[in-house]
Amino acid sequence: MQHELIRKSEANRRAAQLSEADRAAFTWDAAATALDGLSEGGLNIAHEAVDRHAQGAARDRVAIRWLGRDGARRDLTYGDLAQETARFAGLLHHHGLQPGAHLFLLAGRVPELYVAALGALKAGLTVTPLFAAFGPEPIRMRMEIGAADVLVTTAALYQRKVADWRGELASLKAVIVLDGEAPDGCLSWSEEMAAVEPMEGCSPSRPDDVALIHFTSGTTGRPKGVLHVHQAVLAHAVTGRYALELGPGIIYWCTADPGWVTGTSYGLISPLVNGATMIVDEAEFDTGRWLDILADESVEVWYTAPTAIRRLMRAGPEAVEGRSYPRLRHMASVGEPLNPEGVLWGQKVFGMPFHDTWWQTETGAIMIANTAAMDIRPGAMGRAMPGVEAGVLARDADGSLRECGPGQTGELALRAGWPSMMRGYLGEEARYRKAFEDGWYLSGDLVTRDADGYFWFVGRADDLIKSAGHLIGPFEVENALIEHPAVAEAAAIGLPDETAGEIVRAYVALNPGYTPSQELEREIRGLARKRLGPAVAPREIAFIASLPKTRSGKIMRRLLKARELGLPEGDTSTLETEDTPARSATP
Ligand code: 6R9
Repeated sequence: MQHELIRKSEANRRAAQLSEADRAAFTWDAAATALDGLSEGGLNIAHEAVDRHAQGAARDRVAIRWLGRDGARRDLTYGDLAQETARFAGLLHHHGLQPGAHLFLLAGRVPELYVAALGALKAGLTVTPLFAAFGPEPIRMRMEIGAADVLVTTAALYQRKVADWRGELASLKAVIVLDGEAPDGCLSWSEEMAAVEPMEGCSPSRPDDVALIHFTSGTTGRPKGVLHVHQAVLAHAVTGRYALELGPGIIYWCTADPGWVTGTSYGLISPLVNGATMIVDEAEFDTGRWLDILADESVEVWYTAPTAIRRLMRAGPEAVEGRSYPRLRHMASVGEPLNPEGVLWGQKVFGMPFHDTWWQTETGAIMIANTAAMDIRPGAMGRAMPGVEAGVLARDADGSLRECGPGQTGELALRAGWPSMMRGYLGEEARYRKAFEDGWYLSGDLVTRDADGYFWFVGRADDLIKSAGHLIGPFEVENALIEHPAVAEAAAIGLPDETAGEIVRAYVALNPGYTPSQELEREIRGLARKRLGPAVAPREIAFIASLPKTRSGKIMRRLLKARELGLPEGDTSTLETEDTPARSATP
């Protein structure tokens, strides 16, 4: 259903960073002049994000305003960040970690996490942030695939999630713990930082050198390590300015954790490159706390996710309306479909709509957005950003791709070549090549485009699950479940949920000798939680006699989902047997 257009005023349009004229004139080459660059054609994200500002008038501007969980506060200026990151870069080199080595981060949102990420980029290492909420299994799998050389974490996370298997990861040369006493075989952040010689300048990285490796889930197989290069900083700079209205000194809050690509591209790099002051909140979502931050910290630009917006909506208008947000002037959302109700709710209680944006780990930066000057069609993801060519593709009977007309559903594709485009899946050349066809990157999302170029999300073309913004690969969940001795096989799907968008539900078929019971269900769920962490583990587990499979043995997750939701089952011609009712036999 179409909701009424939200029209922007002339004043809104004039104040916006991106006008229709700028959009028409945009080229990446011209935009690149906004970057500083290193001598002899080098480019380093840390230089653009930190040192460049620290060497100029912004030296004393607050770069990171950190809010501790328990009320502590800490400001780091651009000058402070330049010094601290130089120390950490020096520390890495001192321990023999050379440009190209792989650094992993596993910590909550503490200032040191941000210093470590930028310091590692400065030293020329690649950075991979992980979620601190991950269980040991996803951490280990990612550090193995990524051949981690060094891990930065906390003493508690190390003991709970890494210590047991550390000895089996041959690539791992050093573990640096941020707090407390360093456990055996680990280095202490504070001791090392105090002792070390800061590094001068930045590692002379080339634009095409890998800077970030972000893991994302695939439908089948292991998680994919998505490679991004220093050149991506150009897209971070441009999209931060044009889609998020960032600029020097703007007080900006991105609520995402750096363990998710949003928390790195827009919770670290983009705001700093644009010279903004970014709020970092250590705590998790809490209605009152979040509204207090928006009001008391004078947030001007806010980038958040639909799950959080829906939670705030549930708290009722009084919660929001009891405070004032005089500085707030742009709100944006990413990660899952933003319901029209959410957009309109923003308009009602904050006096401005949420601006939906679309992108992926693979795209590295915002590709489609409702920018500040645009009229908003609630429910639409917006239009392609300048410099981005987006298409809607479908396959003809002969298998070739063609572009769909307005209103037709097809796969969202992007013309290859934008600066933050992924440059590989780590160690998986064939999988990477499969993501491209005819010069397009194929996103795996189904969309329509209307006659005015607004894109509308339809669904995923694959079985990936998006729960509270996290992309979850069913395969990874299933692997953890079958480790339980009672489980013969398992399938995981996403079911609609009012708040989280989707929740993970799993089906398990039991080995002979086991019978379904509530107790067994709890036990299997507990194991999954322990191995995967609460963000990834299934919320519900149902017992099933056997799983529907194709003749080639692939689990038909889509069929399970259709049966669960009472939807048409679609093409079941490749189904192995028909006698596998997917009733949710929850005991
Ligand atoms: C940044 C990020 C990517 C997938 C993407 C799509 C979903 C993201 C969305 C959206 C509807 C939006 N997604 N933004 N769906 N509307 N505005 O989320 O990266 O974790 O790799 O997920 O998220 O399905 O393909 P990532």
